[in-house]
Amino acid sequence: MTLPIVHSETYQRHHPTFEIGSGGRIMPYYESPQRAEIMLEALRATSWAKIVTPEEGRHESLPLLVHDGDYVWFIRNGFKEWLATNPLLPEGYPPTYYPSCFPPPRARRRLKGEARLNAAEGYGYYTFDLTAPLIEGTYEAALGAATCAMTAANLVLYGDRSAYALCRPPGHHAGRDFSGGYCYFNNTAIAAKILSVRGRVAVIDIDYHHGNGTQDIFWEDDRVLTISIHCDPRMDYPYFVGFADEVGAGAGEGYNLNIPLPPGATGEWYLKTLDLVFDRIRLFDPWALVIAVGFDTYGDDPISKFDLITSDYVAVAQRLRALNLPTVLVQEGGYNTEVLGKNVVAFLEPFSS
Ligand code: SP5
Ligand code: ZN
Repeated sequence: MTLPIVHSETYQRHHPTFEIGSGGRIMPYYESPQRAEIMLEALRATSWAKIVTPEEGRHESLPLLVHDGDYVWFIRNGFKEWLATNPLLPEGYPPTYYPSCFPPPRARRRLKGEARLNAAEGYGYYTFDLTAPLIEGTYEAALGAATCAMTAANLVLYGDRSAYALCRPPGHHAGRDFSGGYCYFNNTAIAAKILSVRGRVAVIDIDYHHGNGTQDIFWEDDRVLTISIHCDPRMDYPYFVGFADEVGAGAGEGYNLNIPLPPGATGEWYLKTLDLVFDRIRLFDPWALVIAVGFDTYGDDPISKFDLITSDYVAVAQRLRALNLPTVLVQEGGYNTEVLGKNVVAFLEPFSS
């Protein structure tokens, strides 16, 4: 009756002070270090959580499993290069690299490899919104999160039934060569890629937001089936991607499944939706499962519009567990710090047996 919980303290190195909210308001950064602290504390208090440190070493080639080299270079070095250009820094908060110029549509394809030459503005090439700034510790934290996902995947490859990676920063909005939505390296995709050495792998993304980065990474892949249940992009972030007609391309055509739900979706809706998902998964017949877990589907989440309650997470987890597949669980979003503790415990307990 245990579940390995992989966790690295490097997450504390990443702590942007603000984000730019709708209407230009300066808001506290929702994706805060407290999120991970609170979840860890709640898990420590259970009898079944076995806290595990990630595998030792600096696994600097790990992000290259799913990201382009020039992108990883930028996340690793972009902040330092930008700082060396002596940008005008406002008083009162640590240096924070926000992009201020983005390639216009259709310009991007010509610029591959050149973006990194322009450290002062290059980040606009590699990010699709303003919520993934680079600060001094971002790379270390993102690499630490990726290492947690790798460790959880390795545990399952070597025989554990399930393992959970308490990743922070999250990853599912990060694509092959872009960051966004609080995400830098795609931890979920890294876990899936590692598991795919043994055979077909299914990813189920139950974060409130579309897993657009994971979709991007496996778009032409028929070995990793990507499924995302999320708020209809016409109604919420990431707005321009996550529609049901996005099914993959080339060999991957038919291996991406998007299920948008309307704002206000309840646990009952959610469970019905899961039945659909299970039909697709059984047909695919994977050897392992990766679950991208978000608690921003909770009714009282500050940035979301679904209506799940804590007991719904138990029911969702029980059904996922009943698929009876080796499973890696990877933490994504969830921003109501009052309830993150009880929700993560409720969701993970079914995987502890
Ligand atoms: C991993 C993850 O869950 N990323 C989510 C990124 C969402 N970013 C957009 C946030 C928009 C916040 N809007 C605030 C509305 C407050 N009523
Ligand atoms: Zn989310």
